[in-house]
Amino acid sequence: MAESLSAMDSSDEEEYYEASASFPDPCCEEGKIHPSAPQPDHVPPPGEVTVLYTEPETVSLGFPPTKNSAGYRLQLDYSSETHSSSLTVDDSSPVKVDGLIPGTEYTFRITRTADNGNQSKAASLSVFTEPIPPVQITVDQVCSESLSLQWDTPAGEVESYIVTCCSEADVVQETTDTNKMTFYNLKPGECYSLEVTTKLRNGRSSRPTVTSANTKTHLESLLEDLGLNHHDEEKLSLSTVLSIDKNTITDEPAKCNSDLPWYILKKLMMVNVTARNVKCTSVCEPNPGDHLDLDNLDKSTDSGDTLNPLDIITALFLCSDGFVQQEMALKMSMCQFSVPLLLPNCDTKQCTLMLWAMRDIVKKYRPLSLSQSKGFIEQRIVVSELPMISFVRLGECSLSKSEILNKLLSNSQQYHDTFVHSNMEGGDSPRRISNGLVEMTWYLPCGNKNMDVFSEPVAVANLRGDIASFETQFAFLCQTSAAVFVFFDALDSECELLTNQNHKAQIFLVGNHQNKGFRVDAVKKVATKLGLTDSNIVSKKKRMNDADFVKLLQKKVSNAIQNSKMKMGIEQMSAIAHELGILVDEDSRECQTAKKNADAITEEIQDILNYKEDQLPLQGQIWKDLTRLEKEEFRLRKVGSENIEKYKSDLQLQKIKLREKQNSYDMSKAMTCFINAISSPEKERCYFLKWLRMNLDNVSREKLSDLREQYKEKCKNSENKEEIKKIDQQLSNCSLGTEHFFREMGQIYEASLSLLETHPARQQLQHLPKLCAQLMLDGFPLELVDGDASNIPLRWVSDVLSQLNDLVSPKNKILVVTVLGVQSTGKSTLLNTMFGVQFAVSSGRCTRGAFMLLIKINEDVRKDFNCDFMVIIDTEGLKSPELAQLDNSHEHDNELATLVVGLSDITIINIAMENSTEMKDILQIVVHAFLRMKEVGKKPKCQFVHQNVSDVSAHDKNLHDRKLLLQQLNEMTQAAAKMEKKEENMSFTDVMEYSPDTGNWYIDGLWHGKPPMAPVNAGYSEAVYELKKNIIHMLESCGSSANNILEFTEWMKSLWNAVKQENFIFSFRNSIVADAYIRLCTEFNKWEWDFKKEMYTWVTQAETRISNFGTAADKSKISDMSELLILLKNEALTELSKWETTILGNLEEYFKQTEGSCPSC
Ligand SMILES: Nc1nc2c(ncn2[C@@H]2O[C@H](COP(=O)(O)OP(=O)(O)O)[C@@H](O)[C@H]2O)c(=O)[nH]1
Ligand SMILES: [Mg+2]
Repeated sequence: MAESLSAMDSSDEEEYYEASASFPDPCCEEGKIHPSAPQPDHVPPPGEVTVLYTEPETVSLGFPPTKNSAGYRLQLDYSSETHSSSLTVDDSSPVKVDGLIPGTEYTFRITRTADNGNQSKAASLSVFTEPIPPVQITVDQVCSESLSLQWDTPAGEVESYIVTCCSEADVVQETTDTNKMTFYNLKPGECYSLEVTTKLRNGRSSRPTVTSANTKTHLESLLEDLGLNHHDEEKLSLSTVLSIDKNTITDEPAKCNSDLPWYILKKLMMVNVTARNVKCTSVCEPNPGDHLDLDNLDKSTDSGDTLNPLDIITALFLCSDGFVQQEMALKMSMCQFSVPLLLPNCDTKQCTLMLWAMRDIVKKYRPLSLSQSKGFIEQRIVVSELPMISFVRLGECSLSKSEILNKLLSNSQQYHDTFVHSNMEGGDSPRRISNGLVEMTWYLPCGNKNMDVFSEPVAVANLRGDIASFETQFAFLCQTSAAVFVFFDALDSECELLTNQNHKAQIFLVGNHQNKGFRVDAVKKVATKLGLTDSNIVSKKKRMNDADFVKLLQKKVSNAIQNSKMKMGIEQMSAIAHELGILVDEDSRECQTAKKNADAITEEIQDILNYKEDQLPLQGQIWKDLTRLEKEEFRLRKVGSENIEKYKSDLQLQKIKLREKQNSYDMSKAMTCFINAISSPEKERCYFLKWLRMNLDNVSREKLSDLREQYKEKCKNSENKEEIKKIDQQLSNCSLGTEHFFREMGQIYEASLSLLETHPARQQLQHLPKLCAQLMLDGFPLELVDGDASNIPLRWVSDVLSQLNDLVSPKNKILVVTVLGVQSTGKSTLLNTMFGVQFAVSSGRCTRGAFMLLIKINEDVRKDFNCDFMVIIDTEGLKSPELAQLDNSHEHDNELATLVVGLSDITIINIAMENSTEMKDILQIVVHAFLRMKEVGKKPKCQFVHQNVSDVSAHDKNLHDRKLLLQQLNEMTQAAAKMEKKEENMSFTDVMEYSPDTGNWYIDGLWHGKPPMAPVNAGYSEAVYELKKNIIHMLESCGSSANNILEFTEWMKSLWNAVKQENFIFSFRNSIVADAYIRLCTEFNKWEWDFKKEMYTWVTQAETRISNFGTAADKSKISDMSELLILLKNEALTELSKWETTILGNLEEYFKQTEGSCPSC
């Protein structure tokens, strides 16, 4: 009993005793013993027995004292209905009887016994032992408006339980004879105290057992339904969202509500425009075999359990960290979904301006003013100063604001659901947490008058819920917008909410005449108060359909934009948010410190080229020279007649000199800042890198996007070779991204290794590889091949990888997927869509080389894969053949391709449909290199991706093309095999694992319609998903051959050394060219031999003539030596030019012969 009551406080205890004292004690009546007259040998009876206290199992009885009790004993016989016992004790008070049954009536019969056996008269009384309260109450279900509890059945004869549930405001008491209870209609987010008392048949009650529980707030209960409750505290991170788990490639529909957020996230990360169309199957599927039930037609499929997609999206934003939020906003804007501008938290009643979340969105558009010049504007949307038009609702409104907005923003050909509205799946379910949400989207023109709804860019905001409940949000919109459109059914003429606002925005009143509540006079009154003119009142007339109404609204919006000077970027809105007490997501300390650090670096940048020379000197010419030396060390192309050993040691010496030169630089200010900043704690470091990346993009974007446009223009016509080359150089000069800083870090580290081990500079840099390995685990890419220098900083990369290995061991197995293809064919876009990663797409920068990135494989599927991480390698800057000719970048491209194909388990070969031949050249060299290099023992799997093919029958139609492709691949493999004196009948599939049937993927174009207003094509996303599933299945099947990170590193080293050794094949465009070159050489050698022979003969003859000069043998009539010399010279010239003609003739003849068979010559 003591235990079960331990939860009670002392005041309860007191109450209990008082309560029990107030019970009429049934023993009292019977307990009164009437003393009889004294007699000899008389044993006095026990007298007036009192019950001192009762407990569930104990009763304590008190006896009045007798004069000589020494010789007496007390005998107590007691019994209940089921149990009887007796006890003999010394005659002293009090007497404690233990071992009783709780909540039971006992009858006691007490006699006093003398030593001689004489007995007194008996006294008797009955006592109830205390009932036991339930030992423990469990609150087994907590909802926002109900609580369910359960308790155990205590011993004793329980008749019922009395259960109370009370909060500060009210008390509810219920009686039940079962041991569970649910209280309904409670308030969300309140603390309730819960008491259960056991009541016995005789009316006695136990003490209460008390506990307390909080009902869930609306937010808590929604998060619980979604299975996101623990992410309220510990926010979702990118590495969780992107890791590969059992849901990654299942096509199972969502079964319960807790599947939904993951379902949406998965689709959103793959930029699938159907991401918001979610419903669990269990809710919406009717039972099979249900008979026709006409009576219930209108009642069935109620949406009670279906969740509103807006709630799920709001919940996801509330449960995610800044990086996931940013990624979601980015992908949502690619799908042309609205994104949250003000995110409400219905628990705290606070809302947050989502500035950081939108920071990464970059939009490109062409306003009317630039449509002539074909110019465009490319800008980070949060800094673009645009007029904002807001749409809000006052009171009830029978018009579906969001649906009208969608129509307003769609062009006539293509309707798109920008905002979730009630006619969408789940859109009609009541919103539980997303009222108060302000969403935002942009209308951006493409510069075509006939297609554009608005010819200038506009931002559009939409407040969910009634402005009467969300005054802060409304005030914010009034101060930031150019115009606010207020939708209503009935307007209160006193409407203070509107008239009290201190607004900068024009107000438009939008009413629905078709609704009964619409009162013209009230609207007039409010309009007068607000000083509005007729043009600010929009009403949906009695016979107006949606299309006309939308036209009308469009006109009003157009006018509002034209008449207003009010333009504001989201960045500027943060000041107004602060004034109104709205939080701003960028205000966190980590984010601000990181921003300061990043700004400190980028503020210094004036001219990018100068900046790089100044602040990142180690990767400039020195690193390129080092690369040249390293390759020459292997290839020995320029050794000439020199002694090889000496030549090599000269090269070594030069290398040492260059490293010394690198070491002679002090660490630059920028690099010091950079290394300090990435040494900060995890969150801050991630913010820093993101800020830096965005700042650098901003710096180089202006220049680059212009240059890139010129480049594209010039490339259409390959006449402009010199210009293209120049632009290309400029592109490379102007590009500056975080990878340049990491590259510099690598060089600083590598250079320091040539110092003495004890050198302080070297020791200070020891930790850099570990830092970088940590970043890789956070999901940042590592630059494997520096495309500018065309080299791998081997020591740096392998030290980073070995640190990485230490960090993750023993979970260090990896499988590698690579993408290869000509530049700007959407490779990075493909990988980003497939894995949700963030490789730079070309609108940001222009880099070259290969980047590797880790994706975690979750515990739940690790066994299937036998692998812990997936490594993705993105290659950049492979040129198309015509362009590669210009600067001889074949060599670089071929090396890069050979390396990455060699490294990968699966290679995705990306082919843009327009120019499908370009990749073949590179592939041929890869195959050739594979044949040449003994080191290449493994057979990479190979998948071809054909982009921009949307025909359903593509796979069948292209059967012919696929056959042709394979045939060509085989031909060039044979050519290569012949040159390498390998077996005759080699085919492509002997080198790479490829099946023409399953190894080809046709993917639709990326955009559905005309950018900038085009969403991502659902077909693109789905096709990429199919490819992803296939790739993951393939990886599963090669899991057993997964390497660990160390093996990968070793393999990379030896592969790269082999590539460096290879001095012949990489300089050719493809194998057929190489083959032709060799054949030509053979012919040419013959001609050269004839020529040499003939000239030799002539020289011998000439020598004879010279030595015979002036002798009898001299048959010539020449007497002057100088005359002879002139003669011989002339003869030699004639001879040479005769041979020149002959050989040129031969060459021409040769090419005429072979033209048909070798077009590339
Ligand atoms: N129209 C169209 N544009 C695409 C497609 N795929 C990618 N892009 C765009 O092409 C540009 C280059 O893409 P990116 O992925 O950087 O190409 P990469 O150089 O091969 O990595 C980006 O601006 C993409 O948005 C596509 O299928 N159709
Ligand atoms: Mg790319």
